[in-house]
Amino acid sequence: MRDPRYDILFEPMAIGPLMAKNRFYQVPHCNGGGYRDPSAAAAMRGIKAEGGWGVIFTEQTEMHHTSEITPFIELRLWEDKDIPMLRKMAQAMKTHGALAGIQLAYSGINGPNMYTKEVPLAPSALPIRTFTNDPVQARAMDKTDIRNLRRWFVNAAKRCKLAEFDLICLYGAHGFGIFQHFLSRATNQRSDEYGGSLENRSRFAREVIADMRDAVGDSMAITLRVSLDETIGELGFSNAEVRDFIAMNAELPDLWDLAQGTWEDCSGPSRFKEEAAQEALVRGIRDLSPKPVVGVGRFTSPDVMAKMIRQGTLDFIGCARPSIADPFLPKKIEEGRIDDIRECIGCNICITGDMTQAISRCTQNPTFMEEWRRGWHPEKIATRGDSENVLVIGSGPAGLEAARALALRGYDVAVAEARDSFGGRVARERMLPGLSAWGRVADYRLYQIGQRPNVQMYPGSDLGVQDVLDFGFQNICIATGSRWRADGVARQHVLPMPGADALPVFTPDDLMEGRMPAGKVMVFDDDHYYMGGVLAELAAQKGCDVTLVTPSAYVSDWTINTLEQGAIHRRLIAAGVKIVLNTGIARLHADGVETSCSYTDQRGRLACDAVIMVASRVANDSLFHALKARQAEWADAGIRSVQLIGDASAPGPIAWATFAGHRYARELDSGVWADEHGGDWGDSLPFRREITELAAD
Ligand code: FMN
Repeated sequence: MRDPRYDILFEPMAIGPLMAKNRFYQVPHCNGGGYRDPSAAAAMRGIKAEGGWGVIFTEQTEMHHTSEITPFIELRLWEDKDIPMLRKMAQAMKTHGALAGIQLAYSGINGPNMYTKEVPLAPSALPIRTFTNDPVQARAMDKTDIRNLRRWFVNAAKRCKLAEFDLICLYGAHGFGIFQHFLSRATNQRSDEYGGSLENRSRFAREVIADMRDAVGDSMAITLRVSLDETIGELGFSNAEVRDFIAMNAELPDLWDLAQGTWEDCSGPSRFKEEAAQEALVRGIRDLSPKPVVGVGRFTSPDVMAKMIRQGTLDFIGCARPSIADPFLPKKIEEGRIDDIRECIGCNICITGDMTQAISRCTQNPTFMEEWRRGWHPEKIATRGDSENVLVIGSGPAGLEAARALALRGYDVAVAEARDSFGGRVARERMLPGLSAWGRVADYRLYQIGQRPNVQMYPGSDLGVQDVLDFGFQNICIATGSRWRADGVARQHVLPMPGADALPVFTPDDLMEGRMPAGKVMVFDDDHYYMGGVLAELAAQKGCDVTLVTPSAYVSDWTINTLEQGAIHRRLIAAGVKIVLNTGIARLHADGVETSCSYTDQRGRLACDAVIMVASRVANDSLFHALKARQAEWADAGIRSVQLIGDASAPGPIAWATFAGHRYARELDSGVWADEHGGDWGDSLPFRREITELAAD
């Protein structure tokens, strides 16, 4: 039963000529699959429709071949041949009464055109701005180019209609879309009627929307996504200016889609941004125009959502990441199942799918982008196969997810945890600076497990081989996690670092267990994800004099992919951490470390009292191997399968662990594993793949 406090979230609302069934608005988000995996993307959006979203958008769609953002894989609408694939997507979105939206992107100064080899067009001639600083410049559009671009928008709009979409979002936020490039004085330095005053800078948006309205406005809604604050200094499109722009063009789009200036800010991770972080930027804008407003802010709490609507800040609750973590979020609120919401943890691993041109993952929702590939549904799972019970050893993210999903399948599950509390690495990492929201990985699963009578939890159970053989479980899932190495083995050193016992070395595990160094401390980061930066911050908080040394050119290098690298660097500077880049450690000495330049043979010395070694991890797989050594006894003990999963198999990010746990649960007794006794792969591909027909014309 729905709580009446949330009724307001289920009131229908008009957007132009259309009616949205409720206020849940899935804003555009890419997924790393795009045009390469359109069936996977379509199925993912279809699941959101089933989950109750009132409006569902595609990711950004490159609407003309003169502006594309290769290597990033989004959607493409370059010619009529693209329509059938997009229609399939729109139709999936429209099941269950949702409105289907497509976001049209002309990337201007953000489109290097590496694939089409076309000269990029932008309001002014400036270098292309991409994550990789491509050595390409854009040509300033002349009047003919602007006329052409207006026509291309109309062509695209007509194709969107043929593809059966209901709404078109014009992309002018995050510094990415051409509308922002015209609006911002930083990227629009024109002296004609398209540049200069705000009115002139608005002209392009006004013309395009008028053209598109003529073409499709009778049946389609046109929304405009604008930046709330470009945050690039004086010339940027500021929050004050966006308000002036909206007041000046109050009737322009059918809906204002408001998103913070840079993508890094807008999709800021929980380490740096709270829920509803954009509230101050968005408050009051709704009063400037009669058109509805959607805003974002990693909304996972129905109370916060209802407040946003009730207090008149927003008309629609925009969600990208929360809709990925739980595509059934609206439905769960509607059914009064608030505790079942799988809250986004704000780790931004979903964004890495786009940034690495892979296919996206979600730490909380391992079925994301596997709906079509593997047929995984976020809320449904097949009933159990012909065995009956499973012993899951380890209660980290892999073990807990395996136990949760196995229990749903109907297995009798026992979870044995060596420690006194559950959660494994998540229980420890959630205590680190900025990572408390990550604890939701354990909280969600422990709550779900607690609702099921067929799971027994055993804390303080450090099992040995004989215990496992004696217990008589049919399936053994070993999810015993990993531990950080103290010997420095990672990328720079593939063998233990010389002198590793010359001075005190602390691992991340030491710090997470409360063993802190003191004095002058060196953090050596050869892991390159979040841990090095987080521990430098922690050590600084604890009063250490911290220097972070890394062989990479960036602090926490891989977090470029989670859009937090800049914020991490800024935070370390603020914390007084000294940063030494492009530098490795050749050897430890009693009074400090001998450094090595990443590019030359040059050596140096840095004095310190202790090293925090953020290198790599070792899988805790000894129980698995001990069991394997006694495989001959399995049958007599009633054991049918033994599997090693998650960090205990090969350490990785938390999302890899929840995926492994989920996969184990899905595939148990399914015959997918050729040899259930140890995880031998079968010969066939374990998922579907989009095959482009070579001869298709
Ligand atoms: N915004 C766009 O306008 N177009 C995109 O294609 C797009 N891709 C995104 C991909 C991912 C994986 C994520 C997480 C966000 C993306 N965004 C994109 C930004 C979101 O629309 C949204 O503004 C932002 O994530 C804040 O909303 P949230 O806190 O609900 O995630």
